[in-house]
Amino acid sequence: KRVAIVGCPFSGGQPKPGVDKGPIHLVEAGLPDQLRELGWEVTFDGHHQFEEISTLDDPPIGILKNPRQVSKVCEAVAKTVEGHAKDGQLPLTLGGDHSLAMGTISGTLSQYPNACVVWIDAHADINTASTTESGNIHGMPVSFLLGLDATIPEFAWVKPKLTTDRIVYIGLRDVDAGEKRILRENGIKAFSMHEVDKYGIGKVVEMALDHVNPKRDLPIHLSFDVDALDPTVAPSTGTPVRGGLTFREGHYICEAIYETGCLVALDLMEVNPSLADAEAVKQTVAVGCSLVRSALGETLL
Ligand code: DIR
Ligand code: MN
Ligand code: MN
Ligand code: MN
Repeated sequence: KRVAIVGCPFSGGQPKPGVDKGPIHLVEAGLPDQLRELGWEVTFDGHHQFEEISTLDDPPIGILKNPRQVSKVCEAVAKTVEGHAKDGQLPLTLGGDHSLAMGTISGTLSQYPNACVVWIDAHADINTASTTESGNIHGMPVSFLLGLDATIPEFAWVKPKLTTDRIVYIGLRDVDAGEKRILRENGIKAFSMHEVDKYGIGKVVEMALDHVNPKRDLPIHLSFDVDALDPTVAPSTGTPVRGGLTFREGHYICEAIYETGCLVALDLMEVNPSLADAEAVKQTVAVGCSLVRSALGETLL
């Protein structure tokens, strides 16, 4: 039972400064000790330093912003995650913006080629270079992982190792028109907040796992964007969308995935401590820590 914390202070996948401070706040709030408390052997080698990369000359490609930076950072993160996974550690990546998942999931799939991805988010993050309206790469990592748009040489290292039947979404409520088309045309399973309301979170998680991991025998990579939670629960994040998961729904997802015994990697992304007052920041960081604890075995009883 060993976890390796990969701190990724990176914000280049979106325009708002501060999300790079997310991992520092989560660690300072005591997350490593909280996980030790749960019986994990925790390694944390300090936050990644991406300085050489952040000084890169990096003009937009089409409308994609900071493409070389994002690519290089994610490539480094992929190697780190893969290394920890090969060591038998469970990589816990703290973001940073969600473009980082291009790296974390690539790393997971190098070690566990049959892994499935459970993506918890208000957004689908599946825009391609041709559909993105913002040019923010944190809205695109899934399309790179699936190889939907393998036309940008700067991202050639991202091998399309994920297949459309090995990813499932929960929590969606702000999906661009082009993304809806991609989800539909590729038959990608997604449980929006509508399904959470209709069936309840217990049934939704069961259906999500039945789709992506029917025998509960495949490794699971859980990528949790904190903006999946309702803004009243997690206010300090860059693109809050009302009508999100409650505190308990978010934690239930994490608990249920832990209970499968299949979790091999975990991301907690998009905590931005610069975007709210001190009390709201404290609340968001605390929720981030407790989601991670739930995914790593904390129980209510
Ligand atoms: C939007 C917002 N779909 C975009 N995406 C966000 O920029 O592509 N992802 N906020 O987290
Ligand atoms: Mn390390
Ligand atoms: Mn996201
Ligand atoms: Mn999001």
